[in-house]
Amino acid sequence: MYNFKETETKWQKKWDASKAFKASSQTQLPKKYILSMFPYPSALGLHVGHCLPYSATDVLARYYRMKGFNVLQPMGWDAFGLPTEQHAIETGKDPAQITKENTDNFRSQFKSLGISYDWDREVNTSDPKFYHWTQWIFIRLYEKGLAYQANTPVHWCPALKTVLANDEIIDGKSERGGHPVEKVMLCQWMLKITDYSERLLKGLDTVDWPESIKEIQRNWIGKSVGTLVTFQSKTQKSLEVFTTRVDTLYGVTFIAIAADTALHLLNLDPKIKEAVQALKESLDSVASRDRGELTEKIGISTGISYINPATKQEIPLWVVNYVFSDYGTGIVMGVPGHDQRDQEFAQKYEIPIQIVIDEDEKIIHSGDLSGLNVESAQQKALELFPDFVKPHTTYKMRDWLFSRQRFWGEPIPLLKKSDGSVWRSLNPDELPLTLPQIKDICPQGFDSPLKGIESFHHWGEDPKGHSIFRETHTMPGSAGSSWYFLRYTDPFNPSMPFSLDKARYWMPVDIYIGGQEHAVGHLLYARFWTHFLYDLGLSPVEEPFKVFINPGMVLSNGHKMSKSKGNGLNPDDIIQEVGADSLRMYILFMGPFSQSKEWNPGSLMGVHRLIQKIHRYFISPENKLLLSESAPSEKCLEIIHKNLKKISSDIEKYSFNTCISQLMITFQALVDESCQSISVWKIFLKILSPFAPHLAEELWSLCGEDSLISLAAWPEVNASYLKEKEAVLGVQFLGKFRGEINVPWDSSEDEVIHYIKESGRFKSYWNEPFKKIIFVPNRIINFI
Ligand code: ANZ
Repeated sequence: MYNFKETETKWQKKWDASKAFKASSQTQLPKKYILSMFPYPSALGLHVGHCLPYSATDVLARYYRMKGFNVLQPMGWDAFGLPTEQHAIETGKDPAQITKENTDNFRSQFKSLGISYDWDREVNTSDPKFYHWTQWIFIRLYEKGLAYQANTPVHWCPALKTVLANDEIIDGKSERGGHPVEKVMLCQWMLKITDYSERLLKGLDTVDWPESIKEIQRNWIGKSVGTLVTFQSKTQKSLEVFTTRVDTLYGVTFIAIAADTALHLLNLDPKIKEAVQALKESLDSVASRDRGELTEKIGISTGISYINPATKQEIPLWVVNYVFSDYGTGIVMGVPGHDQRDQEFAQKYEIPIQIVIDEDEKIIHSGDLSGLNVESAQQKALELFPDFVKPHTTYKMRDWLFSRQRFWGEPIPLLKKSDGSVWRSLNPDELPLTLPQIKDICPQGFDSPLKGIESFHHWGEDPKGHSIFRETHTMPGSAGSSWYFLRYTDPFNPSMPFSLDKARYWMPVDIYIGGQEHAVGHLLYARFWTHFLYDLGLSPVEEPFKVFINPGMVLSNGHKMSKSKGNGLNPDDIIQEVGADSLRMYILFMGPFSQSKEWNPGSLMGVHRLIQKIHRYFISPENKLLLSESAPSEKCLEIIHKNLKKISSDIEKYSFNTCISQLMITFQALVDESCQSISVWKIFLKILSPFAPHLAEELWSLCGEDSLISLAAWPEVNASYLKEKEAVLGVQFLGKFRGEINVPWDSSEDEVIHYIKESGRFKSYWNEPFKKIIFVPNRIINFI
């Protein structure tokens, strides 16, 4: 029996002791930077679903290492965040201590999976040596005007006495306890990601990511190319609207303005102002940008009129609930003839509806625009009304709300006056600004508990004797994860976030693996910070992740596996039972990498039996090697080289499940040939090693090798064994032999039919559709 437990631990220790997977500092070697998103080190530890992406990056790392690349595969911890903070509050423990216990557990879980990380580069976002540089980058953002303060609403739960993050609110109630949540305005830090909208959009064309993820980002950025149209009034300031349909200008019969925008821009009659104020307050509780589609249209007539620059007619201005103050200009030209929302509104309030496009999509009733199609009418409007119409582009993306009223995050490194304005940012020698050691880290009202710590909050006095305070808000969880991949290239640099030289060698990340739920969070923020660091001359690349692939979900009885749902399996238990190699191979074998797949204990055992069988084929129960130096047969060489080629190419295509089925086929084919030749089996072990590295090391050493197979060279395909053989196939119609055809060996039924049709022979017998086709590969095809 193969003692996988002892063997796996033995090889893990050897890898560790010899630092086998340390990335080399030799920068003349070709490199591969292969990365999994770093985990949040929760108290629950890894669950089986996590093992999928980590096993996949490890196969890639091990493969490319054997192919001669200098591979960087690091691991670290995304360690700031709510669960640890809550755990600390509940248990009275120090969150740093909790983090240490959890990361120790994660590290040992990764080691027992046999993942080939370079542990000398481990980073931890909650370590002052790391967040020193997160704070340093924040100060650079602040200096460039990309971090600013604004009054923004926060979700405040009076019952829990705390500010809640979006994901802590479900259907307007707190996730914990189901208490009502209110909106409260708070002065907070924002990052101006909107300055990068266009570049973040363009950059997507340069990376090799799943189209679906790119599309999610494109929609999130939401570029809209249109025009600004000016409407004048006899009594009020003129207004600008944003439209993508200036071709419908002759159909504009009213102007619609958001309540916020109206209060801001217009001089309203007191009674109307009161009604508008009430409308605004009723809308504050509805957050979604799409609410216009959902709610009943409501309007307040202002009594103010504007002039349609095309028709010169006077049209009314309405304050409405379906225009958003934070998109375009917050004002819309109402075209009830051609816009659904405007139409509903006009019908309700009896506003005239004017049709300006006919059924053939041609403009009508529109002066000089008449007769044109939509696109040319948009061009023509620019020429006809140069004083009123000008091109304009807008984006849906909003700036990034960057402050949290929490303890367990990076302190924002700024000093403020008593009025809340910034006095100065911290000097380099004042960094890192570390979190104080405190007992009570409970959130305090609208503010982080840091505000209650006098020694932290009160910094000192300015030269005139005015009190100066530290900012007490902290950064969000996504701060550290926005640049950690750069720190891995130079993880202990004491004087910079990372050196340009090292980053120039390693960046971009060649293959990044992680969940698609990060499409508009982490993946967008990380791109933003990398673009910014590029502009500062610090990052050598604008786009951090060249290839991105995401694992499908691992399901248990049709549901996503997760420990919090109680249906997660603990990898430690599985490793105890069948070993890490079986777990790694099975999890990759379950199905195509990016698709959801169901956990099946029976198939896990199937993979485990294969591992046992391979071991038995090499080694007798008396521990004797069963292979010999005998010369391999042509057939065995053909089997191993064909499969070497196929599996290499499947790894490069991230098709891990087919690699494993091919490994199974290869093993069986060699066994069927009674292959005893050690040279052939050594090739087999090398192909096996990225998937089942412990077994491969063990058998490799039993074959007499002193060095690690993990560091051996990937075998070269010998093309002379790949020559396609031909089969001479008998062709029958209705059971009668009608001739023969030469086709490539192992052609499928469809391929054979294709060759027969292509050859133009057997035409006189051809009588589709056939009732039945009997096909014996390489032998015969019979059409009935
Ligand atoms: C007149 C018109 C006629 C429009 C028509 C559409 C169809 P996207 O593509 O999403 O950018 N709009 C502009 N600002 C708005 C705001 N703050 N709140 C709600 N709606 C707003 O959509 C642009 C269109 O959305 C604009 O073009 C405007 O309505 C509306 F047959 O103008 B349109």
